[in-house]
This record gives sequence, C-alpha cells and structure tokens, in this order.
Amino acid sequence: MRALVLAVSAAALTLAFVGTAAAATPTGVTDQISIELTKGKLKFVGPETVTVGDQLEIVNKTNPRQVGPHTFSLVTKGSQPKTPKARKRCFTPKHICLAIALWHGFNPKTEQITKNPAKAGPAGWSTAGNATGKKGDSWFSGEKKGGHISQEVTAEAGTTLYYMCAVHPWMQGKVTVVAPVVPPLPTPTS
Ligand SMILES: [Cu+2]
Repeated sequence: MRALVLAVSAAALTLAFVGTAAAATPTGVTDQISIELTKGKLKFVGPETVTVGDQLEIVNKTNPRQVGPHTFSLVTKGSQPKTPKARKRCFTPKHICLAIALWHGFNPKTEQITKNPAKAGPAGWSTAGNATGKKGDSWFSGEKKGGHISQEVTAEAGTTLYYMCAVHPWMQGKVTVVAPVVPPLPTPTS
C-alpha cells in the first residue's frame, strides 16, 4: 500500500514538473509569419527571431482557390526536403509531407483531416516532427481565404524552429527562439 502511494505521488510530481516546464511567461508581443505569393513564388515571410512567450501568428495572405491551401508545420532540420527529387516524393509513405498530413489525422480515402491544429509536446509552438514517427506542431490553413492561427511560443530558448508547408514542400523557413530580456529593476526616484 505504502509503495503504491509513493509511486502515485512520484507520478503526480512528474506531472507537476512537466506542467511547469511547459509554461512560458507571456511577453504580450505578437510576431507574425505570413504566407505570401510574390512574383509568382509562394513563400513564408517572417522574423529571424521570436522570444519565448511571444504569440506567434501565422497568416495566409494567398488565395486557396488560386494556389491551394498550406500547412505551417514544425519539422526537424533534416526533414526539410532539400532537393527537387525529395520534394517530388514528399507525399509518399515515410516522407515528411505525408507524415504531416497524418499528424492532422488525414484519411487518404476521404482526403479529410480530423485534427487542426495538430499538437505535439507542450502546448503552443514547441515541437518539431519528422517522417519516421515523431509528431510535430502543425496548422492547416484550410480552403477558405484569410486563414490564420496564433499560439504561444513555448519552445526552449536557443532552439531553432524549422518549418515547411506540406502542400508546397519548397516553402520552408526557420526562426530562432531567444530568451526573454529580463527588465531592469526600477531605479529609486527618491
Ligand atoms: Cu503552401
């Protein structure tokens, strides 16, 4: 009985610790990564750095009827398809585009997804996935114009978030996560 109680408390402690580790102090700042069509090229346009605790908003500024929908998907650095060949086979088994679709609960028969956003790891933008079973955070922009999402950046400071679109695998980007600047203590005025 005593052993069981100890085991249960240990589990509760672990859970509490995970909960604490996932929390980031909100900075009140919102950063934006937009999806744009410029001179016939689809691309992500975003900042080089974001701060832990910022809101990171993804905005689709393209017309899905014209270019199709997008995903904004956090992937490991090595998962970004680098060659035309890799991009061509991206939506086949064991490759990152199909893997991303599966994070969203994609059903090949119905071609529908059941999860959006797809969540992995701590709440917020935190976790990069790969093609071999590790899920990442991802958002599907949908078929309607003007889609957007905003989540807190909860990845650890010092990490670089690599991202891509599973529909247009040449759309890729990265952003470095930096630590919040600790505000200076107020100087006494008297
Ligand atoms: Cu896209």
